[in-house]
Amino acid sequence: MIEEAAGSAGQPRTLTAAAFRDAVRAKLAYAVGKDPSRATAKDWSMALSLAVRDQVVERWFESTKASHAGQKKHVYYLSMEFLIGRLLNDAVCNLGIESQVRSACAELGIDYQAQLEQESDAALGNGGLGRLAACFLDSMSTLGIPAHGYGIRYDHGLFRQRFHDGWQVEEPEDWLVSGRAWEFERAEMAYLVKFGGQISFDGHGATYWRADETVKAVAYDTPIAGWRGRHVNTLRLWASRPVEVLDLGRFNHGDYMSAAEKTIRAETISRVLYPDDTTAEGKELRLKQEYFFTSASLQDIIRRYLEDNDDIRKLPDQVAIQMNDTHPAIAVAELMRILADDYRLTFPEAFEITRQCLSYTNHTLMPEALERWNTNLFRKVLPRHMQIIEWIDYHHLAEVQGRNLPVSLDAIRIIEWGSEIKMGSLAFVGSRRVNGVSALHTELMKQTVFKDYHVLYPDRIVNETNGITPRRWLYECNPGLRALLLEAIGDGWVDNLERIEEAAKFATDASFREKFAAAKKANKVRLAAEIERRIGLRVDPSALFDVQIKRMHEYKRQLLNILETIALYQAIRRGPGAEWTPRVKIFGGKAAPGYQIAKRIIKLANDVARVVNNDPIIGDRLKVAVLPNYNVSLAEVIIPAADLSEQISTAGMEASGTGNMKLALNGALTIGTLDGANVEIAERVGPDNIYIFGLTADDVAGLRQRGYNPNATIDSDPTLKGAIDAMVNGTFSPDDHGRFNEVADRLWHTDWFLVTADFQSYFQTQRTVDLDYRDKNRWTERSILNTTKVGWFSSDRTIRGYSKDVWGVEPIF
Ligand code: CBF
Repeated sequence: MIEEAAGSAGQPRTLTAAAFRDAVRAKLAYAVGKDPSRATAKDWSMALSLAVRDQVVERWFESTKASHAGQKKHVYYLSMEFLIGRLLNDAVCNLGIESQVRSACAELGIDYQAQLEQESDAALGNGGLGRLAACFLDSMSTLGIPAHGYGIRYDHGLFRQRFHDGWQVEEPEDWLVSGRAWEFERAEMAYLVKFGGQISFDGHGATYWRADETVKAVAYDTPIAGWRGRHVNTLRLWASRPVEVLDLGRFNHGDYMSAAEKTIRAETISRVLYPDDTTAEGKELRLKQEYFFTSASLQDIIRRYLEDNDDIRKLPDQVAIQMNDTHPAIAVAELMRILADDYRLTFPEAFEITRQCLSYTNHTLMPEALERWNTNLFRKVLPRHMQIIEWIDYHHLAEVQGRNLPVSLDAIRIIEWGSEIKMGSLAFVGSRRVNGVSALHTELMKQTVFKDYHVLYPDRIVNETNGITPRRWLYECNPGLRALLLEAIGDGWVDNLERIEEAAKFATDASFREKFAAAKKANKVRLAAEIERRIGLRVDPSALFDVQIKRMHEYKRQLLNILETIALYQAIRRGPGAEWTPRVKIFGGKAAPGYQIAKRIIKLANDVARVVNNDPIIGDRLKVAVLPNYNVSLAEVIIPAADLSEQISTAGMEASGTGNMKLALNGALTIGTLDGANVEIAERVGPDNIYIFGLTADDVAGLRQRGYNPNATIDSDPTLKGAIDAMVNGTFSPDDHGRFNEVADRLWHTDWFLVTADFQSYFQTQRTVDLDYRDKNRWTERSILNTTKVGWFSSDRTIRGYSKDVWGVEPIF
């Protein structure tokens, strides 16, 4: 047990560096089983993490007891993705033990920073949706909202991206390979999850589901400590295991492969995040994954509830369940199934309880991301749920018919033409609240995808603009800026990010500005070293660092940025003697493995980078860094170093964005369209401190409705035409002139994402950025105003909003 003095309520107990040093040594010997002289960097990192974990565990027990004793309503956050990244530094900072840990490391002769880098980056998510879930875990713990996050413990998270000759290559990610310090396996906490088979009724109200496949969901718990370690919630991830470990009979007959068949089948469910679902097998696996974690979570929620309560009808008083996107939308049918089949409530009773417990967050309006399931597949995998969804559909339509409202019945059906289940509709109908993730997105939800539902249930849709945790996204990743803020305004901003505005008054203070600029410069030097280490490219840290980091997707319009890069390259070549503002364009992002055009755009970025970076005429005026394997850890290095944040999606298509918030908080100025949360960022930082360009969401809708002709736009704009021509004339692909024909053809013929329509406005705005960046003092002043004006985008504020408007929960302290 480590020597520590009890702190006052809400304060971390004090831990001495010497005691901590001894604890690390003890972990190395007794948990890792290594002598210091033989220990590898991984061993030390494991010992360090285990010693820090001990500091979390007692607080965790206390929090769990307090949640049970307080009998407060509990939040259950169901998400296919939790993009948690590395946890060691997060825990150390949140517990307030950084100086002791650093001193202990120094005494042990190990480098703390190097230890941090030994931890694998838990990539259990794809992008914004999964990172949002991780920020929410931090905020719920920080605010003392009793909560569990529920998801899948994938053996392999999001693939590792490598570039081979500039093409994306996907390799399996292996975060579990060298052990995991943060999780506890709960072998006893296991639930059976069934698939397929037949349903029968006994004629006296009982229903039996005879499944033809059953697996076991086993819990793995990770404690998530909030700021100052005041409260610790649990992230519970489910691993899929066979019910019988081995078919010994077959094994003893020498049939080794088929003896292990059931194990392989069961374990496949939690093997990979987002398996390719273009095949029938892939689709079935995806449906099974969604049901697997939803069912296990709901069984667990009910077990927890019944530990302290006995009336299942009062479930909504104690339980708020959030469906993060449509992936867990099967929860509507599963909760009804449990209530009706296991607890013998009638369907109407079960439906009422279900819709008081569940809520749904919509994260996109793009039809391809609103899941639909073929009814034949669904009936095969989940026959009982199919019956329940048919009942919900019928019941809900009947309810509407009686109300004589101006909606089309076809539009509000959950099962479309008898052949597809619309999971967004199921989630909507089965929820107490449905929320969008930015003001614009929520408005568009009401006007488009959920228009008819909004007429039926006008109070159901609410807005909860996304947020980010200031702990990871400033305090931890930007130590220079953190120190400056602590010196200037104390640490109140870490608890309440809106207080960061207290530093706005220093924007015109020369000494503060100088220190702010120095912190930025140090971050840029760190990133420059990282770029060189990763791709061998040397960049000048005093150039403008222009950053676009996000999933590769056509609507995010990396292509617009690349075309502007080409146009700038051509302009510099034409007049190298002119006064250019040196710029480094930094790209990071993965394309979904089956998304061919996005993968080609990655290749284009790499081809352009190769030519630009090796052109002696260009020199340091322009460099292009395309960084492979963008993930949370890399983001933590890029974001603090950015000068310019590219948020250039086609207006109306980015639900919110959260990278935009992280970059602004770290002092980058945004160049962006009026899309997603950019709109709210612009309102807060003011028009002088952001670069807004291009079509609005209304313009986009109007243009698409009238029919857009990219031909005319391209023909009338020589800069744009020059850039597109260079793409297809082999300037960047001398080995294969036709490589980007398809990309260019799309621009000429349809240009659904309106890259060409926004090009000129974007190009001109970038030239204004060039001019503005030369006035370093003024730029820093605006950078400070970005940092200090975006405190509202803390995920603490978002969680307060959910707690009040969506869940009806209160903090336990
Ligand atoms: O709400 C979180 C994020 O979710 C997405 O990443 C998503 O997966 N649908 C959206 O694309 C983002 O706009 C949003 O910020």
